[in-house]
Amino acid sequence: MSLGSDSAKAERMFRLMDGFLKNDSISLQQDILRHVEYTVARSRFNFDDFEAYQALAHSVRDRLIERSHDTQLYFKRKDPKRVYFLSFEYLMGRSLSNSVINLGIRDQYADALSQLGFEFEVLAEQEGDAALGNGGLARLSACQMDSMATLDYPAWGYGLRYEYGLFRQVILDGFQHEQPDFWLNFGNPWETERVHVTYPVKFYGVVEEENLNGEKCNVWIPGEVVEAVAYDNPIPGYGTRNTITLRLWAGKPSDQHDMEAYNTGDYINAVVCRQKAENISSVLYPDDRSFQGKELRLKQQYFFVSASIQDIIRRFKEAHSNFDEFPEKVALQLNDTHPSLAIAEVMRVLVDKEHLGWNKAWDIACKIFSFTIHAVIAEGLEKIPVDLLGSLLPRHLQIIYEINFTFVEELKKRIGLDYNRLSRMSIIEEGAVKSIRMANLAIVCSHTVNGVSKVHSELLKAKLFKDFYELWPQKFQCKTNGVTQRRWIVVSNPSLCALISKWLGTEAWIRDVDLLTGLRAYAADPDLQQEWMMVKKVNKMRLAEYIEAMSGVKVSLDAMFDVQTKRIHEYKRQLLNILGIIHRYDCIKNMEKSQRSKVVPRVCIIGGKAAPGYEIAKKIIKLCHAVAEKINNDTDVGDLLKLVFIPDYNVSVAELVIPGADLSQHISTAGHEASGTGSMKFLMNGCLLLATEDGSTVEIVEEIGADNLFLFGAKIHEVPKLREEGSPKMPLQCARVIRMVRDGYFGFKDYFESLCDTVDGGKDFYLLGSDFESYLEAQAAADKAFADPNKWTQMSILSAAGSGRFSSDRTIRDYAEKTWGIEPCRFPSDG
Ligand code: B1N
Repeated sequence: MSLGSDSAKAERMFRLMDGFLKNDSISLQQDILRHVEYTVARSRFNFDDFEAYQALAHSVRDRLIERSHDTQLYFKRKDPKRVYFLSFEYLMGRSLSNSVINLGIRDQYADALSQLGFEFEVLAEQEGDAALGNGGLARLSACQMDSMATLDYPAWGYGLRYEYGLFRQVILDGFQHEQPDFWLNFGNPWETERVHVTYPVKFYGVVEEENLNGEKCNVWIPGEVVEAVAYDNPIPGYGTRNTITLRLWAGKPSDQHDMEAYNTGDYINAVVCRQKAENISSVLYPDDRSFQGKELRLKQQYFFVSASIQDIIRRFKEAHSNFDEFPEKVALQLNDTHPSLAIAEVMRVLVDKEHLGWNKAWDIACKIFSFTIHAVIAEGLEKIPVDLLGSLLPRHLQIIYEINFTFVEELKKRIGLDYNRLSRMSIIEEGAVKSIRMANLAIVCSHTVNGVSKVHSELLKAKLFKDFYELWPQKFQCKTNGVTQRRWIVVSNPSLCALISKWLGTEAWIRDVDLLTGLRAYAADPDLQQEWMMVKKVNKMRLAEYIEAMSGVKVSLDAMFDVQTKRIHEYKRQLLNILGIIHRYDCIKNMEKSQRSKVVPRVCIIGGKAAPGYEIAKKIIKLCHAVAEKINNDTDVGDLLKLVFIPDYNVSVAELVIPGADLSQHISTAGHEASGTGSMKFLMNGCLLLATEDGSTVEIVEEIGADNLFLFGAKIHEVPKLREEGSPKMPLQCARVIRMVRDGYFGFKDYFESLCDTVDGGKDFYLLGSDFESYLEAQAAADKAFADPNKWTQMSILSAAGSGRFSSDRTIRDYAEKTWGIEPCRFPSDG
């Protein structure tokens, strides 16, 4: 059915559709039972918690689908400019609690379930995580989707539907092992497979020149065709009926290709080929930094890009016949370089299929793309070997060469024959392996390029992309990352949420997070402080129970919970943390017994995954376990110090850990963390930060003041000089703890040797030695502050009160206004 132009009829339809499904307790119970009986196919008299969760999820999904239909129809009718967010990774985590909270029916569901004899919280625990991403970048995409929906922007997310998400981390004897995350095993109630939304995606083959009405034109004859099928995931906004879509593509065999194989009589091979098609989207690469120029990764990138572009152009053509209007209706956001083949693909479609002519096509492309960079150092930038691209996507290689040719010719006119600079800026890197610099391609075509924090954006202009900045200063912007307070306070810390709303006298901060600054006025109020401490205590209790269940270690709630949870990387310096813990242990051991009562007890919590091929990171995990084994079994030290490693850190574990943390560490070597978003989640939950002046921390300091966190370490501009100086900077205390590891105090002497070498082997690239003393001072300051609960609580309240700037709502509004040029398009209803 189409809406046609009869707007009265359309209005009436919108009204009729409003509230198809009722949200009173009885209706919800009926819906859940109906799904038990007909969707899960269990008897409504006999079903377990998991089946109850499935039925519950399906009933929520029905409500999401209703809203998503309304939203899409409304967008179609209004035809606003839309943004398409292209990201290779999304860390959505669980969806149940988030959905019912955003739909505003959490309490109704809790009531309905209790009438049926179930507890909402217990069923919510049945859900597994959707972990289609590695770390910060992927969780950022998820937070931004929540904000785009909540702020009513006409937005779509596009990505890949990996069958295996990020590996599960299993720790055996202190070593990390990777296990596949076959997350779709029990079905995924949130997604809808769109069997009719499929597109062919071509690979390999040759390009031939053909004559079309007297004009030369390029025709790509592929060697392989795979079909992309859409899976839609609804993303509900909070306090609005708007529900947008995250469309993920999966590979399926193309009939076109099969026919050829069947015709040659090779039936068995044809069937095996069908399986091969599904492989494209089967597994997420578990590495968030190094790129290896692997063919499958490139195939995944193109597959995702090609399907998305076909879908976007189809939607545009439904309402428009003239591509001149394309930039008025479409904005494409490249989340890092991973989707940047989209540029060549848009050019291919506009030139080869729509026959617009090169110049016109290029003009359009340059108006629609914008590009976010998440990398900090040149080694982090993707380069694709020319040979690989040429064999997989022969036409795209031609197009990229042509883009580069035109760009370099223009550049020569602007800067003359400065060959060094020309070769630095070229999209093609000449060298042992000739390759395509994907970031250069993205910068050349995008109208806007942004970093993800102030310092990162400045670094891009001053270092990594200096040449481009000098050429096009107006392209460069800063969009400091943010996280969604819906997920990171409302869903994960309900007691804090209630407390904040009570003291602010409103829930409006959930949509307008700047209101949190209102808490500043009460930061010294003993009543608020008392209640604030109680909330923290309850969250620490939850976390302590989890720790005991995971590791068998009993921890004291009076201790300071000191957390560092994030991907394991040398630059993030989990090793500095562990060396600091060894130092603390050593101090306690060597202390007079009478002095020990002055020690502030600590529970040190570390968690995170190492990329499977990252040896040093894996050794850091093992060292953490070896040190924990020693400390936790030392009855002499008892509750004064504990160390626990939380295995398989993911979004749902983070939801438990973050609210229970007193202190959290963000201690990357200055200049290495583009932004960091974990710190923002801890901040919102009233956790104090111990941090270096890197990435977003610099802006956090601006917001909450240097008095309310513990800063230490070299500053960005000092790093190069310190690196030159090398080991002479190694303080005695640091040398001593390294010696303990080297001497086998924690066992595995030989195994830890290469890890110790990274610090005292003469290079100390990440400056653990030179930052060590200042790190210990910051830790001592944290101890001192913790010993004064009122002071600590005041700092904690001020941290949360100053976290508003780090909401993804602010980030997204900024993108919408300054980069995408889009406006809210809100479905007319009360939410
Ligand atoms: O992106 C986050 C930042 O907060 C972090 O500082 C930054 O390290 C992170 C290749 C990446 N940069 N690059 C990646 C992820 C996956 C992959 O395959 C690179 N992730 C970041 C959000 O801006």
